[in-house]
Amino acid sequence: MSKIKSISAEIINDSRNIPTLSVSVIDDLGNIGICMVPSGASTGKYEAFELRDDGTSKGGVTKAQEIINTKINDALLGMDVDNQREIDNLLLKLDGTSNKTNLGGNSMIGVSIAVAKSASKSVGKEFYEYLETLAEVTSSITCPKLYFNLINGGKHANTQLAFQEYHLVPQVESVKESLDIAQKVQDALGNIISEKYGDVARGDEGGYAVPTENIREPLELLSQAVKICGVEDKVMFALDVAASSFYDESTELYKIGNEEHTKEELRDTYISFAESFPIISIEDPFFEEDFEAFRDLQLAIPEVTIVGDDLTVTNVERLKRAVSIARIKGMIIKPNQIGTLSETIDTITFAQKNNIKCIVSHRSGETLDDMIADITIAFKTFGMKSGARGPKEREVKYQRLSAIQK
Ligand code: 2PG
Ligand code: MG
Repeated sequence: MSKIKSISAEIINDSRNIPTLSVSVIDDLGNIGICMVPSGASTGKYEAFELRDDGTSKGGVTKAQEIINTKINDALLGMDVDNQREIDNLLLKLDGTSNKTNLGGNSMIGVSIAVAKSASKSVGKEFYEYLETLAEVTSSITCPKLYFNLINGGKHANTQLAFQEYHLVPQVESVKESLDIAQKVQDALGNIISEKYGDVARGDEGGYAVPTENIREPLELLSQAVKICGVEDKVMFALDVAASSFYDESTELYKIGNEEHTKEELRDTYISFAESFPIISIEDPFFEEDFEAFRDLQLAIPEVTIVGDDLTVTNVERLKRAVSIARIKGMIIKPNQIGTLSETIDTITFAQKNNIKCIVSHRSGETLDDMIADITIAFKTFGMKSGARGPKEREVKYQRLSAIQK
């Protein structure tokens, strides 16, 4: 087996023009694996620590680059490139903290995924084929559901809309058809919105930044677009509320526009949305510490999948609590929330054994890396979300998925 010859990082800009890492791992046969690391804006409190020079979310990553080029490179040199578990364990040991504060989760995930990509090349496999060899896959999903984020709010847009994401989720068994439907509905939606509001900006994930504070209106606009396209029987909707971003811990209220709401009122809002619209799932409907509120909503609308993201942060320990207390039926998988590939795989495996639907997700600050498509296919996950159609950082993931769907 080929051995690691060098590990190095370059600094690139992500889709928000914020610096991030591009990590290269080269083995002794010359195979190169590259991972470009994404970054979130609405990050969960329990995510792996992202190492930035000045400690702010927009800061440089030269310290992280230096750690990769020296400390990590020196420690991993000469290791078998296909020994993913051992390499990830060594990274965890080298870091020595519970949330990756020393090396930084951004450095670690960059190295961990780049190692796996170079290993896939050294054995002559596509990345998803190599990933399949790293875990026992129990799911039987043949075509992932694609989550197209057509209306952006919350921390991803410069508007007063509190909810972060309004998704169109085609219910078809082909990635290509799903992409076509999304493009059609997105175009129709664009026309409806510009008739009402004139030109509107796009949010971080390519969806329309509709200048409204009315959280129901985006669902109505989506319904109109779907009707115009005549695809009512082929699509559903989904929300990523990212509720922690408008929750006030001191008053225990949620601020939506100029109003403040209790969690009971918010729950009733979701129940009424589920009665009026074809909603498949609701992500992070409540504050990330309120496992009981997630549970009460899941019990109230069992037909809708309640999804954890900030709640679960791709962390198997948080997931165990989400299974036993919150009793949610779905979760988001983001490798950079946890910091190594092996831990990501452990979380997916645990989730799938417990009938939790996994949706592999991009971040709002993205790169041209398309690894999430390979992870989606390899582990036959329930879904993948990668924003709206169009922006190249979002589109590469959909195109990769389309190319490798079996
Ligand atoms: C989310 C993500 C991606 P961010 O909340 O699910 O859509 O956003 O990367 O900003 O955390
Ligand atoms: Mg989310």
